[in-house]
Amino acid sequence: MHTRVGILGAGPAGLVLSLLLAEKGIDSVIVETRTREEIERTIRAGVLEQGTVDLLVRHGAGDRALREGARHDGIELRFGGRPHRIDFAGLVGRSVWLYPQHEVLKDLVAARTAASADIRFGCSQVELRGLEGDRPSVAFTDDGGARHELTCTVVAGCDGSNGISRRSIPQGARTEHFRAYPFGWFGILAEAPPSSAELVYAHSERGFALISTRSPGVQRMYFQCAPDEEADAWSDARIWDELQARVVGDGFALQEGPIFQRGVIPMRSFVCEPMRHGRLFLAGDAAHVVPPTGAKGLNLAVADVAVLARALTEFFATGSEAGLDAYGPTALRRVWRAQHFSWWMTSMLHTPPDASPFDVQRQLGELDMVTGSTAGAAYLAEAYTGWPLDG
Ligand code: RFL
Ligand code: PHB
Repeated sequence: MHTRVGILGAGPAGLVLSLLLAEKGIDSVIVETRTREEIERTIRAGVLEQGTVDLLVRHGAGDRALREGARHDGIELRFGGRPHRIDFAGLVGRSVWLYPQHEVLKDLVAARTAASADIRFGCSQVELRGLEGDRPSVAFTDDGGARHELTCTVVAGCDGSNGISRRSIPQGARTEHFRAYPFGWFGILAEAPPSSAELVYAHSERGFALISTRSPGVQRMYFQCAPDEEADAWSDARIWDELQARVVGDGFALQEGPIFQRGVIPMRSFVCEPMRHGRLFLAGDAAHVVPPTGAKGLNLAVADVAVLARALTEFFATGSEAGLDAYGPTALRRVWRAQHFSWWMTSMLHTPPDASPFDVQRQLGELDMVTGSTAGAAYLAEAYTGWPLDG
């Protein structure tokens, strides 16, 4: 088997890359360890930047996001028991879309399957070989147990934070920047009507809470917890009490309902540099992870592959590696901006276990500055809705 671009991972990065390449007539094969059903069921991101939605629409995979997703023109920052709106549309003329990641993946898999794309779900024992030569390959066992070797011109490592691509780069050839936060997010899905028209990011004495949504009948909420919190040790009543206590004030209260999904998510910041090793190119969570407070992870994965697809198009058309050489540095500029934004939102809104009264008052001063100044609010609005896509 041979293909020009061997792609590891059918997440947002891998699927969007194969979509963009196909439009330029560049063939690819996606090798994925999970089944299609697992991918389409996993609950993750909710917020798409305007640029991500525009890209999906332009390439024929965004119609349902436009139809069934919800445009949000702002968010609420809640602190001191009061709401403060950040008006994205008024400040920067842009918006975000609430449309769940697994729905994006359903649309992408449907679009790629309709175009007869070669996606191998349910593979195991995936190995990368010959990355430093001009004929790298992906060895894998397919879902029927047969072993294959796929030779490629280049390999795109889109296999997420726990994949094998990054680890296939010799340790001496990569630098990893890592920060773990001393808290996690307790996430729930509940059958309930929405409590707010826009997302609520709440700072409180008990810690952070985020009120998000999935549909008119299903709500997504998170609250800061210990990194090793046992999600199953909490009764529904205790979860609701904790969430209510973190948003209380001004008469605001959450609409409660049965909780049907729960889990604890770690919070970390991570960047691997460089994003290229020989003929291997890392994209998305394989190269970088952000804490979810800035809603940037999926959007960064899409931004990476927009740059990579353009570089690969140039490479296959002209043989020039200039675009491929520039891929990592170009992508990393946006990655570090997003790292800063995600870290900043996290540190402004969460209460670390050792926070002193000074730390809490400083956060409130910062929140007052962001919501009370047009320049402060515009910075948040610009970063949250996303910088223009390169590529
Ligand atoms: P993914 O989605 O992890 O996909 C990687 C795929 O690779 C497969 N794989 C392998 N395939 C082949 N060989 C191997 N050896 C393999 N090992 C793994 C995996 O099965 C998987 O299918 O990475 P990708 O494509 O880079 O996409 C990244 C995003 O998924 C991630 O950044 C976001 O989910 C982050 N995120 C958010 N991002 C946003 O932009 N907006 C949000 O609102 C947002 N909210 C969130 C989030 C992530 C969260 N969690 C659970 C971490 C909220 C949460 C709670
Ligand atoms: C979500 O709806 O899952 C969500 C929204 C905003 C975030 C993170 C996650 O910052």
